[in-house]
Amino acid sequence: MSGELSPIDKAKYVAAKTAADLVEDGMRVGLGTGSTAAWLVRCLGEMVREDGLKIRGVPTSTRTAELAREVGIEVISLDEARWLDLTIDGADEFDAELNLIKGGGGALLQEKIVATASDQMAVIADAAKEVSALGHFPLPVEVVPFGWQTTQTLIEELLISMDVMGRKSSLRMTGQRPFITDEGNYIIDLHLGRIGDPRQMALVLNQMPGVVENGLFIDICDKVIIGYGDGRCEMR
Ligand code: ABF
Repeated sequence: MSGELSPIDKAKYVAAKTAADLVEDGMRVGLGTGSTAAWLVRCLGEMVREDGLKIRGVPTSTRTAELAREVGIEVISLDEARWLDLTIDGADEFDAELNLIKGGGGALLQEKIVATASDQMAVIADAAKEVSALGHFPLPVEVVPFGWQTTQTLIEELLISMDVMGRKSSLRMTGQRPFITDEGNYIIDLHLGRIGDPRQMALVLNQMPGVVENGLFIDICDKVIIGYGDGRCEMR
């Protein structure tokens, strides 16, 4: 399946392949979103088709649901599964404490709900996602469309009192229109540079009316599987 891949795709593939080996018969598995998670879904599909692996997958986005069905994985909703054995997902950044920024792909809300409803959450990532401090990648905040500009202003005011380097924010767009999440919301990306206290930032953002969820995953991830361009893989 890996064929002739570029180093970055090879890194994502080896991380995904290694994570797929954590999946056992009968498991209810949370299926992440993004290009690394797509490799995982393809690997699991191959195991279902060729090795008879029996799993039920709960996708974290419509994109992942389509791919999972396409490759032969039985797809169920989180309400059907109620609880999951394992979720495997990508990330935009991870730090030494395995805290994450997620949501670059716009699926942070379902991703956080699914990851939180899992016994174990494993992140699969290429080595470039590792950072000493979270925040270089813009932090996605999902907000309801109603009054989003007021919410954005309030978030920017809040940032003044927080330990961050940058304070700019931008509404995520698709062409000329706001990007719409699977839950019908908008995303405001916060350009923070460095987040001094990710735990506090996550709590404070979620207290603001209009904010549905933020892309900081604190104490949710149990292990990170890091892939390298030369085909090596490391688990933390
Ligand atoms: C999802 O996909 C997101 O939470 C994260 O934003 C993104 C990572 O994408 P990729 O694997 O394509 O880098 O996991």
